Amino acid sequence: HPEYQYLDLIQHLLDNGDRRIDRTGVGTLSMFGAMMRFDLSDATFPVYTTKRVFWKTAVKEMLWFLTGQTNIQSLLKENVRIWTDWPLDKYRKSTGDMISQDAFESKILSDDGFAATWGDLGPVYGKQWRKWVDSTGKEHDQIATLIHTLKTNPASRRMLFHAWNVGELDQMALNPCHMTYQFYASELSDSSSGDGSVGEGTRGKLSLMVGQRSCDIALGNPFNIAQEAALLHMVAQQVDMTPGQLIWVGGDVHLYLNHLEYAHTILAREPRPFPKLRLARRPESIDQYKIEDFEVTGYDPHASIDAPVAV
Ligand code: UFP
Repeated sequence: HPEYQYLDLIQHLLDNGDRRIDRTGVGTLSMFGAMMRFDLSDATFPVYTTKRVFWKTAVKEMLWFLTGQTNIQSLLKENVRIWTDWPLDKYRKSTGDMISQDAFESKILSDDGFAATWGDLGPVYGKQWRKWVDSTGKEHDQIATLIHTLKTNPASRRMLFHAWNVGELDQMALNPCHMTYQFYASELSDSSSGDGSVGEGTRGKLSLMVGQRSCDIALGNPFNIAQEAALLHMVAQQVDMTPGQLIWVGGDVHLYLNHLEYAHTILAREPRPFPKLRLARRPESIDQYKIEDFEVTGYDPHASIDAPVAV
């Protein structure tokens, strides 16, 4: 079962991880350089089964990235609260008002002015993907360029987008963790470099390699794999290809020291079959998918495991 790639990484960290103090002060067991491969053919959706993964939240975050937005207001409207910690912390430190998370989120939702002032995360993923600004002030839509190249020149070796905009790192709530998304099309049909007018799923097989510089193996990785797989399914649909492999490459891969119990719990469990994903609709463009378009069947995970996030 491909999920053993994940469990083996956790076991490796427990056995051989380098014990160190990290930015958050929690401490980690860490390794450098890891790879996992997941086959997405036959509609496979690699959502881990050894604990319940809240894949809808992960996919909603990916849809939010794709629209180019960077304000938490639009995430909160979808009931996604994963980015609230950073603006909340900033608000408390700047104003001295020790407002609760619930009250802060209500205010972001109900007051557009407040959201504009306090809800923005700076130029994080969405901004870089859709509106990377170069030294002349020109904006670059990396996602549109990628889709265009996949439709017109799918053998290109330059099909990627990147979030590590060096000049803007200091304005971001969090530096990008998943940074490079590189695409590769294989089994290209003769007509694939033409106008793309052949039937759905026939132009070739599309694979994606994601480079992630820093990975929280317990909380981050299950979420990241699900959302990256969702992205590959969506892009493949947009360019009339079938999903191939999702290849995940991690730099500093770590297990937080307050996740040791998590590690032992999950290692005692046996993976179950991955669910299937069907996209109910084919939107006009990559930024028009909705969470309702994701029809997932056969997801029967083990129970969820609570673990604290290191901020
Ligand atoms: N992290 C992930 N995946 C993500 C994300 C964050 O694993 O998508 F946004 C984790 C990695 C690390 C922390 O534990 O968040 C980021 O800290 P740093 O910037 O110091 O690497």
